[in-house]
Amino acid sequence: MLYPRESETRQVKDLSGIWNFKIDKNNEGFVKKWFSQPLGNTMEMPVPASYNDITQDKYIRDHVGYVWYEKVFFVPKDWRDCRTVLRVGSASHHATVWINGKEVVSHRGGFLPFEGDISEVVQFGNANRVTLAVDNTLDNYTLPRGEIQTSKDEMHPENHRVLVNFCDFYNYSGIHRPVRLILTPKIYIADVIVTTDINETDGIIDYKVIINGSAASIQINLLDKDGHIVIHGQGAKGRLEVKNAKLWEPRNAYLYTMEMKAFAENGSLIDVYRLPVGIRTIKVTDKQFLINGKPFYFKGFGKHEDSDIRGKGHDDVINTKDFNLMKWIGANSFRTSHYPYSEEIMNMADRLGIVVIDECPAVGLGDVPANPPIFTEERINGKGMEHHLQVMREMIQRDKNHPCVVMWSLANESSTWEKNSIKYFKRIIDETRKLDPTRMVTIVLHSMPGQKGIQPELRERGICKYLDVVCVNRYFSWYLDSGQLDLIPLQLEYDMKQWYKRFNKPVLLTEYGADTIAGLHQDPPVMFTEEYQCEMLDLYHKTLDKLDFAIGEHVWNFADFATKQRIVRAVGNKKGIFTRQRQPKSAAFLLKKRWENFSKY
Ligand code: BDP
Repeated sequence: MLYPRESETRQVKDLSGIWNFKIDKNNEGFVKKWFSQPLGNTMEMPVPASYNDITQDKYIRDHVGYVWYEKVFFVPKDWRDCRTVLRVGSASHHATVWINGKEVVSHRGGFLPFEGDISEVVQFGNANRVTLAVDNTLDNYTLPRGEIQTSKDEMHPENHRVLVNFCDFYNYSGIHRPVRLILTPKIYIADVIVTTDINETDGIIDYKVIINGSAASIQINLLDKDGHIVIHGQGAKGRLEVKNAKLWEPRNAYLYTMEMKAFAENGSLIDVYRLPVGIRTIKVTDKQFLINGKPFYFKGFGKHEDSDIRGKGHDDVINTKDFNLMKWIGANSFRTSHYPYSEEIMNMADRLGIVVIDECPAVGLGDVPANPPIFTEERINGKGMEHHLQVMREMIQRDKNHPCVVMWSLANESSTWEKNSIKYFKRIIDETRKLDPTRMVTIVLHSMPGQKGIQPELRERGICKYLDVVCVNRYFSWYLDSGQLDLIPLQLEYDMKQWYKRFNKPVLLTEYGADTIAGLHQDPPVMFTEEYQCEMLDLYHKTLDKLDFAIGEHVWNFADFATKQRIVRAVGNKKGIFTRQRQPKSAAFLLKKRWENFSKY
């Protein structure tokens, strides 16, 4: 599924704006066929946005179940002989779409796009109605995993449903990314797969164009930034050799444009699609992560798609600000914790040379060892694994051509100590490598809850041998030995060395941080103050600098973000280096100083 781009043969119409919206309180929309006529009794809701924080109604904010969206739109008459597609950037978490009462597509999974061909059901030159039913219910077989608790005692009324066992971010819901109408020719370029390599000073681009229908010929032009043709290619499959190629480098991105044209027998143009292409290579050694043959040190963050009012709704304003802040602070990378981010974010990372670890929404698959295992047939293996594989397929299908993506993260903090989890993850890893042999693969690990956390968990060894990079989240002096900053050097150094010694692979610190309330000060530092966050980071960094197998530091988190209400969260998670409004805490200046003057690439 290609990202929608306009061309001589394609048009894109954005349906963003105000939609009609209705909560399905009694779960009756499907039974009463709400899609068959205009919804009625609706309120206004912006798209894209999470619906949770838009109103003053607590019920809407915390609703678990279906909501319905609707909009009237027109399709121009001259689109009649073409293919018209309705494409949803994402809807959290499961959605069904009807056009004029006819179902056109349904999709499971809240962070990836889906589309339906609506050419047969749409009325050209007339009003059409699109209806979406969106469900935010999570269970053992969804990603993220969650469980809905319904209470049976008299102190909790019937229908009192609460999402439990969910991860540490708010379950924002709704249509989160743009809904677009796309016009393509009936015979069209359906996909393209591009991989790149470097041979001394030359760049190599191997490509495969997939056409839906038949075209007599396919012509390829590779254009430089000024629009000049660098090299020309022929056919659906081939290799472009670029003399003295300009490389896609971290924080110094160069993007070529690969122009694909499909022609008919009589020489007329059928379809044109243009893809930005960055030439770069990725490799790992036992101690290094190499981009274009040079050791790369990850400086940056675990992030979230999260901001005031719009929740997880796509917003160019917030995204542009975030990239500007990353540039300002000297970061070169981030992880899409804990789900694939919008395509617009990935495009921006490509343009700005920000390296991305692309994470799938497999989060919430972790529990304390004392609780019943998660990876059993009834809970996750089987049906859950099938969904995980499907999400990986869709994610790789969507992101495979982004030069910014260097590594797939298949999960965050799963119970990888459970014996059955090894079989489970081995299957996901194998499928990922089969689908994309060019990128690195990892799973983000954590301390086994309830343990001291300074010993690599023995049973996690099983999984590490299948990964390219060992990624660990560590909270010394926060969750472990709270308040005891002086233990960081000892514990972190010991821990990191153990991982390296056991697995002989580069180690990346994917999370470390401290909740910090902006404006709270105390010296000597105590937890939750700005001084504590600074001192903690500084001690982590001094330790990392001694370790030649450490390939990077991703602070948790880029900005403060919303979570569910818990006694350990004061209006959300406050581990941000920036506030939720994107203002710097003191630690931002410490990081800026470190990262701007960093000797590593
Ligand atoms: C880590 C999780 C992350 C949390 C973080 C925290 O990966 O999602 O937000 O802890 O507790 O374990 O701040």
